[in-house]
Amino acid sequence: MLDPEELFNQKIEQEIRIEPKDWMPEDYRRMLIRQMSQHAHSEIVGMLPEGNWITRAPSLRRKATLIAKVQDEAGHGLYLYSATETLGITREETIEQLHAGKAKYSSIFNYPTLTWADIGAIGWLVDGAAIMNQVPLCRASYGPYARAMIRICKEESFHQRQGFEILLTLSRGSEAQKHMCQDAINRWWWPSLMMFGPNDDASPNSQRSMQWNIKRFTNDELRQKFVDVCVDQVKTLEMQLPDPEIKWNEETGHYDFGEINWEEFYEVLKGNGPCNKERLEARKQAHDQGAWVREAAAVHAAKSNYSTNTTTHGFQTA
Ligand code: BYC
Repeated sequence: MLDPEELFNQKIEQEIRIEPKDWMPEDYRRMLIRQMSQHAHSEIVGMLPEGNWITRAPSLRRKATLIAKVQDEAGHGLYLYSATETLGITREETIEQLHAGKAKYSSIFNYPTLTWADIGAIGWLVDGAAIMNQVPLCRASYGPYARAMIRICKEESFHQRQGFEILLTLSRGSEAQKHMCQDAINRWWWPSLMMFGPNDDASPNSQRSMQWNIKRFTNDELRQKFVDVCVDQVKTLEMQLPDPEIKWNEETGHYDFGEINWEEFYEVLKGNGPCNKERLEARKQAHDQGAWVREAAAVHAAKSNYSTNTTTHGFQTA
């Protein structure tokens, strides 16, 4: 008979999913809580930059689509908080870690949305980068995370297309609209590349995560795939990526690209990005102002349980 650790390793090797009640090494559990809760926080904080444009969307169609997209992000956060809870940490604890500044969320959401074109650039580049990173997570070894990712990825692909379509419309518009489109691409390009995390030689979690089949590709591998895809897509927009070093490399079969400003990345992670303070404040305020909703929902749930139990009891004894 195999001991629990051998059984766990065998499941990882044979691509059998690890489920909440299975034995798992403490470090595996911690690795998942870290990544999944940060992922959940990113979805929720990520609603803020786009939510900022709901009242200013240029038409009713754009407004309805943007509301639906932002609502989807809330749903993604909820699946991910629930999936994280299966690892033995409460939602309150994970949210408290975010509000105390102890848990990270994606660096990308600390940049401002200055014009309507930014909503297009977020859809195309930010959701595009998210899909590149999240499709392999549909095969993550932890069952609840992998299953949450399947639905999330389907929705993200709609998000990516709505963003691209916003930019395509602007790119076929007036000179001012074309300029707005290029300016948004210029500002979101580099922060989007940072979403994939530090270079592989500076990524402390990658090796372990890949041994456990949580991550399936390294940060640099996914970043490279993203650059290759975007170089083609930007041609349809008749716009430029703001990197003069992008060049096809016959030997590697990929596009070379310039050096990311890692100093900026680590400053944003430390809380010194353009919008870090504003984002965290907005989340804390929303949480405080929503306390009455949580209390009311809890009372309602307790009452419903009470009436279901009494009805069931009455039925059984009748
Ligand atoms: N921002 O060892 P590494 C969305 C941290 S939301 C901030 O490579 P790992 C959307 C990293 O956490 C989609 N922190 O880590 C929503 C680690 O710190 P700790 C968000 C970053 O985990 C609304 C340290 O740097 N997607 O699509 O192996 C609207 C060293 O990094 C970042 C996910 O969350 C960053 N960019 O790899 C629109 C995907 N990069 O924890 C759109 C799930 C790195 O050791 N997460 N760090 O203190 C992942 O795939 C991985 O966690 C990462 C990092 C690739 C991000």
